Amino acid sequence: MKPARRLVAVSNRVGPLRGVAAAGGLAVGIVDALRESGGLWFGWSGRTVAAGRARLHREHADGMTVATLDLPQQDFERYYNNFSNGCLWPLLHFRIDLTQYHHADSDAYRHVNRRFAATLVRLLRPTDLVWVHDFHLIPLASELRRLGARQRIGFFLHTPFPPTEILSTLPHHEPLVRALFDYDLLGFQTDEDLNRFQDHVRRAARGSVRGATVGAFGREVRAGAFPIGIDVEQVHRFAFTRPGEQDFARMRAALAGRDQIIGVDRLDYSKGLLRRMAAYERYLEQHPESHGHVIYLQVAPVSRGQLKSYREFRHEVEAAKAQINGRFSRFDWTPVHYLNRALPRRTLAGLFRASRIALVTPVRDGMNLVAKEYVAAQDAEDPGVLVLSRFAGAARQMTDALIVNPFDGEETARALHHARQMPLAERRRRHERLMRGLVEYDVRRWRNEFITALADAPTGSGRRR
Ligand code: GDG
Repeated sequence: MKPARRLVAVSNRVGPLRGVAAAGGLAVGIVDALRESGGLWFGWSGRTVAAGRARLHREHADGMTVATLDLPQQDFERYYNNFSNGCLWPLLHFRIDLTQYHHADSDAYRHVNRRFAATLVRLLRPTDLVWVHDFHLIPLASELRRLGARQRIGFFLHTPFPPTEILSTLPHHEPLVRALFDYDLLGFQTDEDLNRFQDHVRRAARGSVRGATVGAFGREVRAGAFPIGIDVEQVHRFAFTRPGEQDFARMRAALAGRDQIIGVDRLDYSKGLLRRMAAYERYLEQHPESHGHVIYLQVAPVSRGQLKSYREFRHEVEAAKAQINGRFSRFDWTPVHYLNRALPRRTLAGLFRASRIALVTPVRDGMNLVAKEYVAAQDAEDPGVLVLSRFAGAARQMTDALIVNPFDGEETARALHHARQMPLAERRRRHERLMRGLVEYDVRRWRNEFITALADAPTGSGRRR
């Protein structure tokens, strides 16, 4: 039986409808809910076209609909590359040294949100629940409201929410914050992000916080922490069935008894790869007995390669890797293996299973799903150890990992040593507790709690204090 209310998910990237398991992330999280409610998924088509040639594409499968819009090339560049990824992303990750602000980009961001809203509003039904995802689409609710939409609209921020001192460096940040008050529900990854949002509202917007209700600009919105989870059973199954299991076996055979440390991250400066490499180098310096017995495999698919900051970062990572390998390699041992491309999810699960340690040390991360996937892919009888940055949202929940400060290379190097020495009984104990947390707060719970809170939020646009 379908629930009465249709779910409409909106995100910059959409799909794929088929092969969701291969896509992971958001897709795994929301596709079930879309299917169950005969839902609609709306976003960018992935195509850029000449001005005036943008089209709406619609596809139906499994009882759900996907509707996507093309974007003119120049709009896309300014909205996506420049403003979303070149300005908002570094700001949200506390990297104001990297933010690039240009008025024309900020205008294009607003303009693209307006275009999305103008198309989406025609597809909406009065009782729909609309769930907007991430920082690309902050003004979407305002634009929908302007066009008369009165549906309940929720927003989930996948990234951290920065401190007010950082947020206020963004020129014209106030309209962006004000736009959040056109939603009915705001979801953050952790209580820390929620607190920073509330703090900003109190201090910069002279607003008020009463329990889950935040008021400012003459409006009120519900706000809460909804930590995103994973499909634990799926990741575990991927690691223990073909073809993931075959990749596990191949990896094990290639390791020939060596301990593997694994890192899997989009090639993004927020993920802490440079400091991670430096910590590994320090570990090798301090532990000559480990030479020949440990390998660090870093999977780092290229991300946002159109941006200079990302290209430069890539070169720095590659130089760091080359330096460690140049310094420590032996003719029969290379200490760092670096894969600069994406691997299938099933292969990743197999590699997680084959790795004795996962090094997940972002300098700032909304949640970090890799930390969760690594734990889910382990063999409970002989589990590996997670070394996790305290600056990943995941650290709020995964307190049985070895929690490190990624800015302290010595501490991270010590954690690597600790992880390699950890007795089986302790590994099992930690793993069991971590798994319990993953199962309790899995992706279904995340989604259901958000959708329920949205359905229960005080209704509609134009709420006045
Ligand atoms: C944002 C927030 C938040 C990675 N390499 C490959 C691959 N992946 C998959 C991982 C994981 C996903 O991509 C990455 O998720 P993360 O959470 O680690 O990081 P972001 O991409 O930055 O995600 C983050 C997340 O949104 C969800 O809210 O946790 O904080 O920044 O699932 O496994 N997947 C495949 N091949 C790869 O090589 N197939």
